[in-house]
Amino acid sequence: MWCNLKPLPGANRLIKHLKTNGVPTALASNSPRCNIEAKIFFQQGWKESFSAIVGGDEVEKGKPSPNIFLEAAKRMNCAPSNCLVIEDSLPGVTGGKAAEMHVIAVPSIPKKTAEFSSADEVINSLLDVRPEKWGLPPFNDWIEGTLPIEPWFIGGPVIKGFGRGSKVLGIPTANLPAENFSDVVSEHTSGVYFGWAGLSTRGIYKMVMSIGWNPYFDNTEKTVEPWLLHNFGEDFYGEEVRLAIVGYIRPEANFPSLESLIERIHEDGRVAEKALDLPMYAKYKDSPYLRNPSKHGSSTTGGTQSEMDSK
Ligand code: ADP
Ligand code: RBF
Ligand code: MG
Repeated sequence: MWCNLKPLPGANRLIKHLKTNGVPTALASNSPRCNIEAKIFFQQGWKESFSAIVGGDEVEKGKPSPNIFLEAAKRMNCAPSNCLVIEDSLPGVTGGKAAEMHVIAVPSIPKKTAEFSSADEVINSLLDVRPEKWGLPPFNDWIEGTLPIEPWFIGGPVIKGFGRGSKVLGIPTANLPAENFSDVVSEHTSGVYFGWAGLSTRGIYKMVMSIGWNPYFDNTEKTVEPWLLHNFGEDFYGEEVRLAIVGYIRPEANFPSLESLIERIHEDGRVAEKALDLPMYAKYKDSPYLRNPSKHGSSTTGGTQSEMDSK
């Protein structure tokens, strides 16, 4: 099974970035050393990227005790106060702080961020790590406020949402049935993304979208909501919409007022509108997936770039 595990979004990018910039990196996990080794064996380039690997069986007490982090620092020849821990679990955050290190929490269970308040920063995804905040070299892969991602493709009939988009925000969003492709959606973190939208009977449009729980409204269900950057002047509920999601803009956020949320979404729209003209994003406008409605019904299960993007 371990050979089928997919790295979290942003994991490969972060590991590569630290290695390229000569930042020593350790892997410290409560799992036995041999299990760690077996798991990372299948991830290309990971083993060589860590200067140290510490398993739970190599220290007296595992997390939440600080031992495992102190041992990792020792093996890296690094003072604990110079170490930055990136953790997805509460015992890990506790252990990192007990080791007097800086700690970023990336909770693996969304919406549980409040429990992680002892961390120095809580982020939603590894895509949101800002190394420069911690005195590390910044990522240089952001382009005009956007981060290119491995594109993914989802589609389905436009469904009714909360009726809020147009009425409350003046920003209509063509909600998609997230349960039809929950596996593809849960593989990606919530956030604001952009790309191209194909409407079977109308054409292909630029779009910017939110995926998640809309913190301002604190929804209990994850929604998938593209805002097509085009004035249609009418609804198209029930029509099939197909998306090529090609880049990331930011995590979903809460806002002090409705006006500031609206202003930010418009800014997202401007960023997407401009970025989609860059050849690296523009080329996906021609993805066959956007143009070929399924012959087997109105909903699709999404797919990978290699499946969907070959002409
Ligand atoms: P709901 O909560 O039902 O999604 P919205 O106000 O968000 O209500 O959206 C209403 C509908 O507006 C969408 O489902 C779609 O049919 C239509 N619509 C019109 N113009 C657009 C656009 N530019 N982008 C997305 N949807 C649009
Ligand atoms: N809702 C939030 O609560 N926080 C956000 O950061 C946020 N960003 C959005 C970005 C875009 C591009 C779009 C189209 C919507 C965003 N929304 C956000 C979602 C908005 O709350 C939702 O579309 C409406 O509630 C209508 O369902
Ligand atoms: Mg909507």
